[in-house]
Amino acid sequence: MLTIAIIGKTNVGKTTLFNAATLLNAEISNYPFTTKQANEGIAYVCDVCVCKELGLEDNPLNSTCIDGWRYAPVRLLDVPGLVKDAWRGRGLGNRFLSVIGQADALIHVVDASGSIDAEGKIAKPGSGNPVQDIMDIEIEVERWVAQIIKNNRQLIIREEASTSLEEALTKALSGIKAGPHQVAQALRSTGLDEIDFQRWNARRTRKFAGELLPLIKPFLIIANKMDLPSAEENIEMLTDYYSQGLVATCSAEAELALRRAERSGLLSYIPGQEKFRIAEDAELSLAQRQALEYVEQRVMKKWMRTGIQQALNTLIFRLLKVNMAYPVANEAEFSDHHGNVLPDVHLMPDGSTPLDLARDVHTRLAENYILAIDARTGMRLPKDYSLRHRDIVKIMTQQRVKAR
Ligand SMILES: Nc1nc2c(ncn2[C@@H]2O[C@H](COP(=O)(O)OP(=O)(O)O)[C@@H](O)[C@H]2O)c(=O)[nH]1
Ligand SMILES: [Mg+2]
Repeated sequence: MLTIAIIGKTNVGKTTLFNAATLLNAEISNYPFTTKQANEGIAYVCDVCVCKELGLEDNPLNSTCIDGWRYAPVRLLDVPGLVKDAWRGRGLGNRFLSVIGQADALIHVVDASGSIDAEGKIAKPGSGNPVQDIMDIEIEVERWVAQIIKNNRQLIIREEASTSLEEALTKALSGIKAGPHQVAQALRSTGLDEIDFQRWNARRTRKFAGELLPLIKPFLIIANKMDLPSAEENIEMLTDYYSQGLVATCSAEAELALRRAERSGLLSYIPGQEKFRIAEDAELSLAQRQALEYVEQRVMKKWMRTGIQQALNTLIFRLLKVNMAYPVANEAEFSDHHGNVLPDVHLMPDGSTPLDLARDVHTRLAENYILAIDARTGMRLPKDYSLRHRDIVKIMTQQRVKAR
């Protein structure tokens, strides 16, 4: 399953966002370091389901379909404690940083309202500097990557002698999901492919880490707390500084309030949508009524939506360029062997083939793979076919290996 890690300074709203997206009850509070362990949960990314276009009633199993939108699961990690000098191990820094190693992509949450100081303590709204906050965290993560290279120096030198620098570095960095293409690209763009690893100093190592990081951990910045008035100016500054496509505006607290109220039956709300409707028989307390009024005025009216679902979708579909693929066992019925229509959706990285999809479904399906068929047209798909978004694929196997 794709893994997204939520990073950022203390008190920016990481845990609130994590709770909203997963609806788990991790501890939320104002104290720095309240979260001692990385929380793990399941969140969802969504896009229009193929059931609509096919005019079918589906029976999702590994995902859900709400109003014709398919929600596919991703693993979400809440990474606390990224304080200054975390890379040196300060405040359990290394343990938290190592969690990032597992991630396929990062959500970098920043307090857009400027309500925290440089150390992540709650401060007067507008007094903080969100652009600097982002850079501070980026530096920590970059230094941590550089440190891994430094710690593996002897190994890299040995490997380089018998293979190549690219292979040696890829091996040393495989634990943080660096692939040979990304290592090669970072070597080229820094010009370090021309320089013997023995001659890499601290500056060169950091330069390489800085180039490699966005390649192995694509990220989206979440400008959080946009419900606070002081966020507006800062959001402009953030989008000026980083490209527009990299900054998503959000209110994690508003999303959490809506999802909780929805769960207790007080209102109807589908994550990502622009409205919520209070249930007719809902008995709201004054505080609840005020909270919902605040969400309506400060978030929905102003920004259209809370932004959390869009941010997850943007990260997965636009930045990671992941495609949704629907494996089926019966291509005529678009179903599995039990008659479940469009049971599963798989999130496949850009460039994945039908064989990759088979592997993602089950190793046995990949081992017995013969060919794949486009269920919409009945045509055979070439072996090196790159899966496209919303493909429906039947995988033919040697024996009758069940797709599900
Ligand atoms: N106004 C506002 N406050 C928020 C929002 N998200 C989180 N907070 C508050 O910010 C504080 C820190 O949140 P928390 O999720 O614990 O931050 P973390 O340290 O990054 O995990 C808490 O008081 C939250 O209620 C938001 O969207 N708007
Ligand atoms: Mg937290």
